[in-house]
Amino acid sequence: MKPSNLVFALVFGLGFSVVAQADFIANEYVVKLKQSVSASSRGLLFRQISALSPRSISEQGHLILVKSDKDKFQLASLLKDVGVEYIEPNYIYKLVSMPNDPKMKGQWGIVNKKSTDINVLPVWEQMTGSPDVIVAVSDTGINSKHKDLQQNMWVNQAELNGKPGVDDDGNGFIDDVHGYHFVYPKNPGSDQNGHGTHCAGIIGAAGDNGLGVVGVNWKTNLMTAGFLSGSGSGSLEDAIKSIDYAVKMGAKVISASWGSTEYSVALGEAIDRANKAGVVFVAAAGNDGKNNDKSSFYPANYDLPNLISVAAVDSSGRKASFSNYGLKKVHVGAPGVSVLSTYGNSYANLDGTSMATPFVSGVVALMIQKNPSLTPDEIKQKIMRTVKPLKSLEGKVASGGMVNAEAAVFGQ
Ligand SMILES: [Ca+2]
Ligand SMILES: [Ca+2]
Ligand SMILES: [Ca+2]
Repeated sequence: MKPSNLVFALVFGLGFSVVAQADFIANEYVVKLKQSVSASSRGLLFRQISALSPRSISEQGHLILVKSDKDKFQLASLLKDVGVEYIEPNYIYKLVSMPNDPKMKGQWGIVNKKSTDINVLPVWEQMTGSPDVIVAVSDTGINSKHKDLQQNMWVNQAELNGKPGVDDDGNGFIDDVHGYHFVYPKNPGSDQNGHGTHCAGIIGAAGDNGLGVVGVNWKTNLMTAGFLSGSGSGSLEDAIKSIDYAVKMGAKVISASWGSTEYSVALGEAIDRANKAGVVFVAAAGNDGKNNDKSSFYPANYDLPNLISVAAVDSSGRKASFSNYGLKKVHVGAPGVSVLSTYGNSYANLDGTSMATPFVSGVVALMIQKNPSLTPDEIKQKIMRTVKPLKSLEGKVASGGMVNAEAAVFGQ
């Protein structure tokens, strides 16, 4: 018999769940005898079932352990005359490591007593992200030297081992070791603002490295596709180049925490090219407190099957007052108030649908790790179908709730 994957959650005194996982010892069963099987008759019973090597576990609890290569139901039938109340496999309990990142207690989007976190701990019992999934951060860049990010940065090996000033892999971009920056091409692994580095940490700050924060993915492959300057603005031209670069270099998810009230056909077509290449595009709904069904905000408002528009909620599950919403145009909520992540060479708390967006991007990466054959449309629909419903998002976003990592990764 193979070990099962039954899962238990233990609640420790710290106020959050510590996760334990149970397999079981092959061919061993814990059997509860009926009260009517007295202690004095137990000797006789043990002789009757000596082939099962019985031993006592708890006299008070009427529990014995038996060994048998039969399954539970065959064993129940074998013991039916003995007086058995129930039979359980002899489960194995083990603590699955919680990440040791010291600032995790400040990350309410990951662990929150009020249960308005993204419910990623149950996912971490089985998987914690993978370098196989490339997530592009289309933003102000990523500080690729941040100690909590560097091990999760995408690496273009040809450029890493190549010559400075030379396009070693011939992809049209010089020295794109961790990705490219269309405003600072001489400094593609930098972030002159901090915003992109913050978003990157939410998706994939290194987990369980004894340092700082933990990302939705402990391990991942963060590609920088920078096009916003130090002041936080960028052109349509560079936005399109950033998206095309990410698609060309193999990103499966593009996280886009930016926008404009201007509608552009060309930008929509770039995101559609990403869709046709099987790339999910996650976009911030915007921070104007407006209804996107009635007002213009792009890229969030494009009707494309790979586009997920994200609103922000706070740690009590309220919609952030600044967050745009829209029953048609905005799809899901995620943590976006006082979000702790990597910033500069350190850490900071920031607010915005910008912060909510990479939470969803991170969950998408976990979904792809679990099931690489999901299409962008399937991922979008599954995220919306599996949300944790929130009163504050009812009638405000299409799914009526916030992203639920466990259900999105493992649910139907
Ligand atoms: Ca290159
Ligand atoms: Ca080079
Ligand atoms: Ca860390």
